[in-house]
Order: sequence, then structure tokens, then C-alpha cells
Amino acid sequence: MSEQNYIGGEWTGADGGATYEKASPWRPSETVGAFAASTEADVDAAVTAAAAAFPAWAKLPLAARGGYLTAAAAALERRSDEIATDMSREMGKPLRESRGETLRAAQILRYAASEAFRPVGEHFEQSLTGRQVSTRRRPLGVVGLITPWNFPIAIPVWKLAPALVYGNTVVLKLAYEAPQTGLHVAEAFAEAGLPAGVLNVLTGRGSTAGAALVRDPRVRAISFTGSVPTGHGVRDEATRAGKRVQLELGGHNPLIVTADADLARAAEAAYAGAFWSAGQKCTATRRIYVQDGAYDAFREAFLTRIERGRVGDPLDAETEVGPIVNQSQFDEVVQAIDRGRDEGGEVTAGGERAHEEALLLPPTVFEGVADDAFLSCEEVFGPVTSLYRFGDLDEALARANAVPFGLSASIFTSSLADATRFQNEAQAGLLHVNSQTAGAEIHVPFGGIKQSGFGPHEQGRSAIEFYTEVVTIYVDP
Ligand code: UN1
Repeated sequence: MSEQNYIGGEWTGADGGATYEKASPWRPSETVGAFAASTEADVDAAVTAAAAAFPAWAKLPLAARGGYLTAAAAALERRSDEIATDMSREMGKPLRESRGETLRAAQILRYAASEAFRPVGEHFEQSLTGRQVSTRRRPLGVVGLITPWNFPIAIPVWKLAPALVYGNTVVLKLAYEAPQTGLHVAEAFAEAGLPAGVLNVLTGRGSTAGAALVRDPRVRAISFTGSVPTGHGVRDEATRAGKRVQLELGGHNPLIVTADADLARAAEAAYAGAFWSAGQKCTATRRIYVQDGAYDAFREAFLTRIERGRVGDPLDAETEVGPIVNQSQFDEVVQAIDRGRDEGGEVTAGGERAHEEALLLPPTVFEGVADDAFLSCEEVFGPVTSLYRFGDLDEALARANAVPFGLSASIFTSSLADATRFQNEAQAGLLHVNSQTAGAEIHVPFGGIKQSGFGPHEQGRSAIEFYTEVVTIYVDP
């Protein structure tokens, strides 16, 4: 397994040879590997390679480009056990989810390849003559992708797959905390025989390599997934330079449970939504609003499910909740729990470190948190969620919508009227009726509204909007 950058079809160390070590979240005294600490010069080399590869790549038929994606999907599938294990080792996602995510990445590649057979323009008539006027989507050129550690294969792939199939060439800066998983993607494309320079993959810090990518004038567009402050910085810098920008940022996702809901299913979905991947998903369930008549029964079902849950080593196939990715994220979650207590919240489950060495926090549930308290408003990237009571749906929707985020929202109900109101009024880009807030199908748009996103949504038919530009063509004989 290579731990170098992949630039212009070659595996190469960072300029100057600098590397960084990634610590294990399960055994923080151990490292999982040393990776290239890329500099501005490495980004320059990658963009140069991508720019050189663009003309020939853009000329290939869509279906020929798609063929490379299909071959890379097969290469990922062949090594999916190794990838899932590396993912769990380096960033702590439990193996059952790492496996699913790896296979999801292969599916995303196959889906994007199938887009080669869909329309890339529309046909009209000129109004006076009836002659042809049409639109046609064309690639942008070199695109820069900056991806997070929490979905270290799905997110890189869901950005690069449409970018490539529509004819762009790519420079991908992998997350500092999850380099190894993403390098497997580069290997899969190398195995698939992708022409040199079409996909370039770098590791290193966002503040050096990521920033250099955002600044480089040859990069036409930047797609970024990560935190709100970093994302806003990326947007401001990139738009100043005239680039197209797409951001996927945080969430503060509510789950509403009405009194007539199937409470067993709701408790299961609350557990999965709040605690799988230790709550380190921007789609995780942060607030659970339960209607008065069902509150006690839901609370009991939820706490019982937490007791049954398996917390521990991410490489154990039974584990549901693994560690936090690194020490500083762990400290932030612990501080947020302390602040939740200080502001009058009561810890009903969890709340204390669950392992001497590993960065492990158990599922943590708060009650009695005020609507304007930190935990009700700010995203805490860990296994922490709060329970609230509500009277009627007006109240639940108003409180669910009272945050600047708008990524995902769920309702559990058996009332068609309540489900319909939720679909019309919940302020989020992803709405779930009787399913958990996290999770994403590969063939439909993914993205938030309000402060959770910027620019066209990712995935599905939306992806074409970001990765192509429309030209209008008048043809007279
Ligand atoms: C999912 O819920 O499966 O970073 C996907 C995140 C999101 C992806 C969530 N951009 O958590």
C-alpha cells in the first residue's frame, strides 16, 4: 500500500520529503502510517498534470470515460476488505459501516458511469426560422476537491466520479485524518488504467495543500465538504478568484416523534442516527423532539436500546459505536458535554470516557437542555444527542427549524397529515419520513439548505450542474 501522493500517474513523496504520522483513534500511542505532508509545490505539480491531461480527457466520449469508472469500481470491490479495515484503523469508523461505505463508493462509480447514457443538453427551435438551437453541457477543466475524514471514501468518490465522467480532470486533497482510505481510490484508478494526470491525489494539511488548491488560478471549481468556518473561508477565497464553489457543511439535525409513531422503530432510528460512527456525521441526529403522550415510553425504549448497543473496538465486526477520530476532537466533545451540564442539562446516559486508552465516548443523552443552550444550537461532532418534549406539531416544527443549519430532518409518525406538513415545512435539504436522519442514496441529490450548503447539491442528477457549464448553440445551414 503506497503512502505517497499520486500525481501525473506517478507515486511520489512530498516536495522536500516531509511526512506526517497519523495516530490510531483506538490506540492513540500507535501510528497507522506516515503520509506525504504536501506543500504548495506539490499542489502546483498536481494542477499542472491535471491541466495537461484535460484536453485529451475532455475529447473522449462520455461512455469511454465512464468505462474507467466502472473498472475502478471493480478494483475497489476486489480490495474492499482491505479498504474497510484501513478506514476503521485510521479514523475509527466501525467495520460494519466501513464495509458498507466502501461498497457504496463502488456503486457511486457505477452510477456515475451510467450518466454517460443520459442527456447532456436540450434541443429547441429558433423562433423565426425553426432552425436548430440547442444547449450542451461541457466540462469546466481542472476541478479541486477537498474532502473530510468522516466519510473517507464515499465523499471523495461522490465528488470525483461525476467530475471525471463529465470530462473534467481532478486534483483531490484528502483529509489529514484519513489519508490511507483515499489513496486506495487512486490505486483503483491506476489499476483501471486511467490516463496519467486525469486524477491526482494528495495528502496533507488543509491550511497548506488545501489552501494552495483554492488559490491556484488554473483550478476552475472547488467542491468542499467540512466545517462551517473553513467552508466559508474557502468560498470567499474561491469566489474572489472567480471560481465556482460547492460547499457541504455542518448540520444540527432534528428527529420529531409524534405520539402515534411506532416507538420501537423510532428508538432504533434515533440510536443509529445519533450514535453510529460515534455521531461523526454531518447528518447525525442532534435533537430529538418527542410528543408529550409518548415521551416516557420513547425515552425508555431509547435508553434500553443504548444499553444493548455495542461500544468498542472499531475492528470488531459487532461494534456499533467506535472512538472519536483524534484527541482534539475528543476534547471538544468532552468540553461540549461539560458545557451542556453547566448550562443546566442533565445527562441521562453516557457522558464519561469509556476506555482508558482509546478515544471512546459512549452514547450520551441529555434532557432538560434549554432551546438556546449550546447543545441545542451548535454542532457537536460526537455521540451526543438531546431529548425534548413538545405539545403539538406547530411547536415541534418551529423548534426543529430554529437553527441556522438545514441539512437533514426526520419525523416518525403514522399520521399522513403530519408527515405531509413535515414535508412542506421542515427546513432541511434531506427529509426523512419514518427513517433516520443519516444515510444517503447514491442516485438522488444530497445537500443542505440554509447554512448547511452552498451551490448545487451533490450526487444524482444534481451533480451535472456543478461539474459542467452550459453553452447555447445556434446552428443555421
Ligand atoms: C450519510 O449520512 O451517509 O459529512 C452521508 C457528512 C455528510 C455525508 C453524510 N456530508 O457527514
